[in-house]
Amino acid sequence: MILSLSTWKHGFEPNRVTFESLSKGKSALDAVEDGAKYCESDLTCMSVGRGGIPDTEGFVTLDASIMDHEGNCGAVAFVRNYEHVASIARRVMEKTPHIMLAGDGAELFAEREGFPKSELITAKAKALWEEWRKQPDKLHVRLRRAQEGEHEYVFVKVDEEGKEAVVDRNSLAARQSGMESHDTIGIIAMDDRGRLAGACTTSGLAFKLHGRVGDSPIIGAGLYVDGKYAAAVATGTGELMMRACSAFHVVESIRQGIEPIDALEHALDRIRTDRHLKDDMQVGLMVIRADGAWAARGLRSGFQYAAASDTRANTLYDAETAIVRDVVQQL
Ligand code: SD4
Repeated sequence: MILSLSTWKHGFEPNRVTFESLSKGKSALDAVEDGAKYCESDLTCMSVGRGGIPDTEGFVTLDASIMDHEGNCGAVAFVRNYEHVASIARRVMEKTPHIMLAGDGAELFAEREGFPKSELITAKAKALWEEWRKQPDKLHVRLRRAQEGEHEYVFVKVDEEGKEAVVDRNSLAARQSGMESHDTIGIIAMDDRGRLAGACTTSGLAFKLHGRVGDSPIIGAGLYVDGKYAAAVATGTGELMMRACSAFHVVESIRQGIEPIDALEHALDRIRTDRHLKDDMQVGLMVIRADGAWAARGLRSGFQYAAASDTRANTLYDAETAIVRDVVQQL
């Protein structure tokens, strides 16, 4: 059986690429890297790679991790000049005795390994940042996808509890905003030899503080693989998954015999008790168990993901619908 899952609507194409690689007999590790590379170069995906949304100071900074079925893992954080950070993470895993390189050190390593430099900021991302920076009280202003109208995004102001109100800006005030503004791509896969692997790649939260690193490059928070039991990946407000070690929690629950969907719920329950949890925060979790059973779950509605297997064409699912449980039961 071959199988791949990718986070979010924007994961549909990376999941197609990952699944195609699996279909050609590539290893799960190669396949998740291929999927990650695809979205790192996809300029329509504004939370990953080139085209990502900048931090408070106007810099796009990337985080990534990768892990295989034998527990080998690599990660990079705060990378400013290289696009294919999941591949650099893999190189850290394969060529160094370390797991994570950050900032200038990660870039020096990438340069020495022959990765090409890349200008990560695009005109579109820069324009959004310039608008954001004009907002009064901008540190409390976030970006949401617009559900209607000519603009792709709207700004929302967030109060103490995380309640959001659309910012009244250039006649955009009346527009609806979608809950979801995340696109971090987490991919987990199983290859034809039953090997599991995962990758996570992101530009992190839009307008994050300069220097902020999220869960995606943290092994155990954004990604965890134990080839004997399961592969899990997380997306959403990274601080929540970092405090709860969510990806590890999911795999550990599976190791203890808990069913995939319940393993995700246990990890989400843990997040529900986090005193820092606010209304505007989302978490999405996905898992593949070593026998090929899989599940995905969001803390709130709106978490979509793509799944493909040899019996199922690449399809976008809503993680909140009951179909997920049905799928697990059918396997
Ligand atoms: C982060 N978890 O840096 C990432 C953001 C994310 O979809 O998943 N966005 O916190």
